[in-house]
Amino acid sequence: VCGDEEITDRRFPESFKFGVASAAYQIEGAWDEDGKGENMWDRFLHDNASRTTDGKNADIACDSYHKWREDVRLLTELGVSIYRFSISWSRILPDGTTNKINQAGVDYYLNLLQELEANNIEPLVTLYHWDLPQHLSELGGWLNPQIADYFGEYARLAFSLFGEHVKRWTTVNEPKSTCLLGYGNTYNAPGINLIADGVYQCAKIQLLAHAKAWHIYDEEFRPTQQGKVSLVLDTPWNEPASDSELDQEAAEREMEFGFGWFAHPVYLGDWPEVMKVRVANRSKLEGLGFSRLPELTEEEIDYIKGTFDYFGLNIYTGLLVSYLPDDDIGTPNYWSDKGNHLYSDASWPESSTDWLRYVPFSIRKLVNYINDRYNPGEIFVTENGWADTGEIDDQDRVRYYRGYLSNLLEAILDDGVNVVGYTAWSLLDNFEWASGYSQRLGLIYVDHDSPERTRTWKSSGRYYQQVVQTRCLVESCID
Ligand code: PNW
Repeated sequence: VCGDEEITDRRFPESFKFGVASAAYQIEGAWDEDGKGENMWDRFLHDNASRTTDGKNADIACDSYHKWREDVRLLTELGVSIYRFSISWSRILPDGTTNKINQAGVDYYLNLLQELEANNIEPLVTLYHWDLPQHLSELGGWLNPQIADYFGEYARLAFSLFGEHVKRWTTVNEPKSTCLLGYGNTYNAPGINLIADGVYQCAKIQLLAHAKAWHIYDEEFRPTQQGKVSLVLDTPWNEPASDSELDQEAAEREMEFGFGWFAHPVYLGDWPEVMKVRVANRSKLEGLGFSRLPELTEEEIDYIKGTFDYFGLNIYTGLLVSYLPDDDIGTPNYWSDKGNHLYSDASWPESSTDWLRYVPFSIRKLVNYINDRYNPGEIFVTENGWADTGEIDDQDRVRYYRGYLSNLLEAILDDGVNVVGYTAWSLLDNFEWASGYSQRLGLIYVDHDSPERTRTWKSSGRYYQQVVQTRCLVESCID
């Protein structure tokens, strides 16, 4: 596999932070305990169990609401210096509004933060990892502009309650996934199928929500708390399928539609030009008097632009992109708006899930691309990981981490990209959204059939432990 050359014994800089990542809905369980309110994922799966491939939900998940001490012990044993987790909005605000604060939920996160602090593990806290309070979902969720205001109130509360302990925040995790999977098809909650227009509205509202939280932090908390706030974006690396100008352009357009969609407004200002032009043209051909891509006013552009303190990146894989001839209008939707053909090279090793293959050079190319294009100052890799069906001796995952981290190391040492940290996805085998527990991404195995949700170390967990300890990817570094 290209990019999988000899792995050397060079080391990550001392200042580089190694960690692992998780998300509230995927690990906590206790979906209605101690005053937690219902969120849109609770409702989505209670309404219809067949929405996950194994018919299971996250009512219990990894039971981390009760087992957080054990989780922190695992972090300590791994030796990591940073832990990325998310706050469940409806655990601290049961209906999503500041109308009522659930003290038991607040205490849960305060206990976790204290336990981390006692073990010298820095928190990286995500405010929103896909679990919108059900009440706000019923108000229209990410299609209602006022949700950005509610998010601002929630963010202010979280900064004031927890900010003393938190120096790195993420506002929204992967807004693209939320908009495409939850509002553009029915895989994810809330399962609203508006791929032509809802997805673009959702994107604008999440960007405004992110910007609101960033401004609140900047004005009210930064002077005393001195932390960093950004959002987390994801994309595969999009590699042109050939040298042809059309394929090169297609790959660039893919980056703009799939990544620039969110990165451009935050890091440079406004939507990418190619999105504005294409969606406007196509809307016109459809007979609409305006573009399906909602305009950002001058005021909104200014409000969103510059709302970052680092670049949070989730990167799992790569794709090949080739040019697809325009078919006039075709079906009006996000996919035909960008008009590309996406596929994988047959030689790239497959994981157990269809969207994820082993493409190690993708991380090096992507962090270089981000550095050149958006100049964010620093990049933090907030997710990176491999799916299988739960092997304990998971050598494919070991290969994945070795290969990706080796390429990341080259980006840092050879290309001079300022990547400051990395949180592997994931600490535990957790609830993998529409795949239930059928897809496993953990460094630690979880027996989801046992009432104790027993945790067992995998080979990849031991490998990562060694990497964290030696800052090096090969065994010869162990002294
Ligand atoms: C992430 N892609 O989503 C989510 O943030 C996690 O909650 C999730 O468990 C993890 O991936 C594993 O699926 C992504 O196609 C899903 O490039 C798909 C892609 C990227 C991120």
